[in-house]
Amino acid sequence: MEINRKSPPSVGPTARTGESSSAKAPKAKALTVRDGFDTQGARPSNFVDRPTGRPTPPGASVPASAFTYGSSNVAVKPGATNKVDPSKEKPKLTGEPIIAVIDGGVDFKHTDLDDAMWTNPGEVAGDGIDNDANGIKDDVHGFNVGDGGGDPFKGDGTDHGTHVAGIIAAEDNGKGNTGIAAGKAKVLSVGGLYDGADLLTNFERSVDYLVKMKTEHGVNIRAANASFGNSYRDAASQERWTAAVQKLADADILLVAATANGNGSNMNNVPDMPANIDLPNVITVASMDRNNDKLARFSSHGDKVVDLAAVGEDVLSTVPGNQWEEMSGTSMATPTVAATAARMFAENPDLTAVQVRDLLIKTVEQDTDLKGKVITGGKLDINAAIDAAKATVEPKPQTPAVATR
Ligand SMILES: [Ca+2]
Ligand SMILES: [Ca+2]
Ligand SMILES: [Ca+2]
Ligand SMILES: [Ca+2]
Repeated sequence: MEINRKSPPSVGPTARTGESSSAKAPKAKALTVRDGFDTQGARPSNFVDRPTGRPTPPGASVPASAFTYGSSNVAVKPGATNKVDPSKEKPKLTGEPIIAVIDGGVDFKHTDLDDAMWTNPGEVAGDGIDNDANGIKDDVHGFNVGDGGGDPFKGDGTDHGTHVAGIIAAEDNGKGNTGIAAGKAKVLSVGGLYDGADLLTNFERSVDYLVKMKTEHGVNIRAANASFGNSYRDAASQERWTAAVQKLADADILLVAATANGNGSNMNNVPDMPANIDLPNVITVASMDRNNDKLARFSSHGDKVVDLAAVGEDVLSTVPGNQWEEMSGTSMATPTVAATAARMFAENPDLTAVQVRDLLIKTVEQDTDLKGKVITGGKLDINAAIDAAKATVEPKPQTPAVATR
C-alpha cells in the first residue's frame, strides 16, 4: 500500500521522529514550533530535532517545590560515589520489567496501552494526595516532568511519546500494532519532557524520579528510552548530562538513546547528548530502513558512538485517541531496542543493564551497509538477543531423586 506522507512534523524539535504518515488520517496534532525555538534545523524532510537551544518560556518554569526529590535533595552529593547506602535495606524488585519512556506523555487510556502501563501500587488515583510520599501527587502511571504533576499525558509531544510506548508494549489484541514486549513489560511514562524547563533540566529531574522510584520504592525499572537528544557544546552541560546518566548506571538502569536524524551525518566527535555519552549503561541506536536492509536515509551514524541500528521507518504504533499511525525516525528505532532489552530482563531478571547491553551488541546481525557506520557493523537481532538472555539463566539445581523403591 502506498503510504501518503504528510508534511507537517508531528513531534517536538528535540524529538527524534522525522515524519509521520498514516493511512487512517489521524487528527492533526502537530506541535507548533514555539517562540524561542531555532527552526533552522527544519529540513525539507521534516527532521527538526536539531534546535540550537530551547530557552525556558517565560512564566513556564516549574516551582522548585515540585521537585522535592530533585538533585538538591538526593542522598548522594555530587562528586561522591552514587552508590546506594548499603546500610539501607533495598526494596526487592519483582514483577515485570518496567521501561520508562521519557518523552512527551503517553496516552495511558489508549485501548492498546491501558493494560500495558505501570501502575504505582503506592498511589491512590485522583485524591490529590501524594500517598507514597515520593514528592508527586497522584503519579499513577508515571509523572509529568514539565509541570511536576502526576499526569504524564499533558503537554507537547504526546503523539510522539504514545507512539514510542506502543512500539514497546502495545497489546497483542488483534487491533493496531503489537509491541515487541507486549505482555512482558510495562511502560512508565515520564511525560512533559518538552514543557516547563529545558531538555537537560527535565532529563535530570526525570532521572531523579526514576532512580528514587527504583531504589526507594522498589519499582522494577530496568531501562529508560531516550528518543530525543541535542548537541551540547559547553563542558558544564556535558558534565550535567553525564552525571545524570551515571545516576541511571548506579541504579542499574539501561539508557537506550537515539542517534540524530541528520540525514546521513556522522556523529563521531559530536557532543550529542545523551546519545554519545560513553558509559557502559548507554546503548545508542541508528535507524534501518523499512526493509531492515540499509541505514535509513534520515538516520545519522558514527562508528565511534553509535552501537547498532534497528528498523525505524514507517513503523505503525499507537497515537492518542485510540488511533494508530506510521512514523519514521531514530525515535522509532530506539524503543525497538528498549523493548528487546525488556524481553531479555523478563527472561533473566538477574541480568544487569550492562550485561543486557553487551548481549544486544554481541548478537547483532552483521550488515554490509553498516560497516564503518556503527560500532558493531550490525543491526538488532531481536530473537538472537532474547535467546542469549535465556541462555544465561542458570539451570535450577536438580532436586535429589527420591528413592522410589
Ligand atoms: Ca487494552
Ligand atoms: Ca506520589
Ligand atoms: Ca494520590
Ligand atoms: Ca494491539
